[in-house]
Amino acid sequence: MVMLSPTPGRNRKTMAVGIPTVDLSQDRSVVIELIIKACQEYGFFKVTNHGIDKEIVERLEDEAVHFFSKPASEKQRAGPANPFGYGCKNIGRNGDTGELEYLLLEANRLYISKRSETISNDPVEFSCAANDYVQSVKELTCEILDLVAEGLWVLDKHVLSRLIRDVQSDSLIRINHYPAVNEVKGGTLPKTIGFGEHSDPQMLTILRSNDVAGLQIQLQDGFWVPVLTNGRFVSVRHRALANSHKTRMSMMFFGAPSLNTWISPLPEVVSPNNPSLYKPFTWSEFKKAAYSLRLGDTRLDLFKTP
Ligand code: GA4
Repeated sequence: MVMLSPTPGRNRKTMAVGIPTVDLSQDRSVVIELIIKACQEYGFFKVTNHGIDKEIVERLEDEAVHFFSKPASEKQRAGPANPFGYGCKNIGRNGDTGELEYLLLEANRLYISKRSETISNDPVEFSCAANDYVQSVKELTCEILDLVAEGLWVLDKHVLSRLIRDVQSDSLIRINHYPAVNEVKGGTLPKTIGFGEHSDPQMLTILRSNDVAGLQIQLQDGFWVPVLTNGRFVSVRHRALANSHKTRMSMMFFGAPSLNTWISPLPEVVSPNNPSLYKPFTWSEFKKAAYSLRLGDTRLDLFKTP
């Protein structure tokens, strides 16, 4: 998971210090080293100097603020989020809930344009904002995956990014809106869970938040692109709290391959001494397994070699 640094001028702290930060404007070899270390140790890092246009981010954020401020009956026109659209409190298909509402969309130009008609009174405006955002975070995703491939000494430097650029890529975009939960002065209310603990099943997540605290990550757990890297990278377990006095909003791009893509370790990360830990499977099989389980469940065990 990669977190975009806040736009300049909006520099409040959103997380505890000490999380790995990668300045993408540094020397390429330094950037690669930092990314590989962060993927192995945390499965999470923050990027600065990522080059994503502040206006592109703000346009989609403004559209989302406008959408979430509508009356429930209007928002429900875009729902339920099964599989895509507007969702409120219900997460996934197996009874998970959270204190949030959200939009879950396919990150594909045509789907976004069609879906926009139920989301906005000005669908062209919404779909332009969403498509521009998707295009720029997708570019960043591909740039990071190329750096990852290079850091893993993979011969085909675009082997990972090609999966995201594929027109059939199953990438998603999600905008979460956590309304403020007013804390009682001097009271010690239990923390309200906005989105429960889980790890994302996709290859890479790019997250951008509106600078309101809430995201928490768990250290040293899970796997990230686990099969492709044969367990070398970790997928961070994370959750979001909704206990601040402010409304939190986050926008995620989940980079995924096409449904029929076969997933197995990159040849460069296996050897006779380090054999494949997982049976090959398709993204569709893995996604199906993830979606049939609860939010916090782990799913990779299902694909371990005997
Ligand atoms: C986590 C990452 C993405 O938000 C998501 C989520 C999906 C959903 O909200 O429907 C899942 C969750 C996510 C993982 C396990 C399953 C599926 C909810 C859930 C209980 C859209 C995704 O692809 O997987």
